[in-house]
Amino acid sequence: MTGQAGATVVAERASQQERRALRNFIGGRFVEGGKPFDIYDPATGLVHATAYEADKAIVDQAVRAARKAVEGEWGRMTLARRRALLIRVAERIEERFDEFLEAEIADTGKPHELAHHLDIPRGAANFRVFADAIANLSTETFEMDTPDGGKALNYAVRKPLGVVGVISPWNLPLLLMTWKVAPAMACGNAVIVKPSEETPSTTTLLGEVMAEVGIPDGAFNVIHGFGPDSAGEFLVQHPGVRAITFTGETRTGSAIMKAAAPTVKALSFELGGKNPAVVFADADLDAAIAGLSRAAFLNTGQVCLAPERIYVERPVFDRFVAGMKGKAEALRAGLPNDHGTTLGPLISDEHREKVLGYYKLAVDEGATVVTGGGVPKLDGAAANGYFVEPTIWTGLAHDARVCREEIFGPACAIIPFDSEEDAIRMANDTEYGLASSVWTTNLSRAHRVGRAMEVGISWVNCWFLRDLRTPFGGAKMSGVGREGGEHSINFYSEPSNICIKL
Ligand code: NAD
Ligand code: 6OD
Repeated sequence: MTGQAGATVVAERASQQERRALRNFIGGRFVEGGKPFDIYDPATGLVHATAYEADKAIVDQAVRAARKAVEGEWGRMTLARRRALLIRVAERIEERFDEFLEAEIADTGKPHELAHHLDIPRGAANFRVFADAIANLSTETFEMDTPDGGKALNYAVRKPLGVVGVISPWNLPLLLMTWKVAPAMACGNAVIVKPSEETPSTTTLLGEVMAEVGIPDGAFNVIHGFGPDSAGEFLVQHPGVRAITFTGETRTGSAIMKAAAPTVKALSFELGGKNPAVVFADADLDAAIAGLSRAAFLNTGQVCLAPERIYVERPVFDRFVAGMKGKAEALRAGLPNDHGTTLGPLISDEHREKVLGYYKLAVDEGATVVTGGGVPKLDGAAANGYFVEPTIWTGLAHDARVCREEIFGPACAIIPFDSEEDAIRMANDTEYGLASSVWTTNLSRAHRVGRAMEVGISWVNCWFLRDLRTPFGGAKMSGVGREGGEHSINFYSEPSNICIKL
């Protein structure tokens, strides 16, 4: 098992020339086959790897391998052993930290500092958190009276669902993929991951890690490819897959829901957002500017939780806008490993076109461009990267298209308000409901407005502060279900009630 896969890994690495070859990982080993496609480094626009698109037969091979794992060694494993293996996965990610870092940076172009402090550590932390979560949950027990005057004991046991499909996006590739893989595996499921076609490297590397630490063959599989009429859709349609856990665009979630209906799969969706932030005049303004400039521009705005609409109470509006402008203009676009780079590229040329389309639309809709609005001029290798300027608008109507549609870039509209009621009304006037961030020093208002936000996660005086045991997900069109701590365990397992007549 482990030794054989290890040998395959070595052979795979030895055959690498300049481009990394990202094979499908099935049944504990990298397999041949699939149509090659290019993986680009967004910071330079150069191809850095080749992945192999899984066709229907390869997806079916993965499902069969996963099923075998559930019915075999992985399914029979004690909880203690399973937990120990997941902790070993976390340790091995940490031991191979620099390789994960390099792979994540190559796929995304994000600044070294960001991947070093956020993406890779969270990839490891997810395994530790869910190894703990699974150990600390009880199940329910009821003793009942029976019609004949006796007793019966009911108790629930938690069972894995079987084969779980994980479909992940490109913005925080390792973080978001392991956020789902770790609890699914902690519950004893076998997983098949379809990473984003833009960012398959760290998921592939995780296949190596799984084999190295001795995760049984087939418990973790990776298939590469695209969505429609490709690996993603084939996975969703496969009758052998019991659940799909998905992070990505709302529109994609809707397509997956439809494709999953004939085989009645369990679904967990973390989808798009158009997140509001609300800054009251009583807020610590420096903290709000520091917090919300980070929130709007981190990962070049490619964070589902990023505030793209910021409502600011009129008396502090001008000071807030000036502060945000200063922060945006202090960001330095550049290559991930260049000293001083604080702003990476967007993920692709196509995504850049979409974001620049919104930059133009904002002007057409009457925006005042406070800063940005274009493409930065960069020299050397970064000249062909997919960079855009961090951008701030004022003067937009709250119902302008740029204030309603998710941009997923480093851009925000700042809009004044005059009363708490107005701020709440505008913040909630959206079809999305992922996250919000409220800034105030008034304790009652913090509770009142925090609660009034129609979102899955409502931050007060902070943003993206995460306790991984808490429920995470979106209201309205931002998601279906909640993950995190026992919420994840509840999704990735199903209770089975045993009733014993005493
Ligand atoms: P996307 O929906 O385009 O793609 C996500 C994944 O779905 C990819 O792996 C893709 O190949 C796959 N896919 C696409 N069409 C499919 C289909 N028909 N069947 C099966 N699989 C399919 O999203 P993206 O562009 O990769 O990511 C950005 C989006 O993700 C944004 O909308 C962002 O808000 C959202 N997001 C949400 C969260 C959250 O926690 N709510 C987190 C991160 C990103
Ligand atoms: O922190 C997490 O667990 C999480 N799911 C973050 C989502 C970020 C969206 O881009």
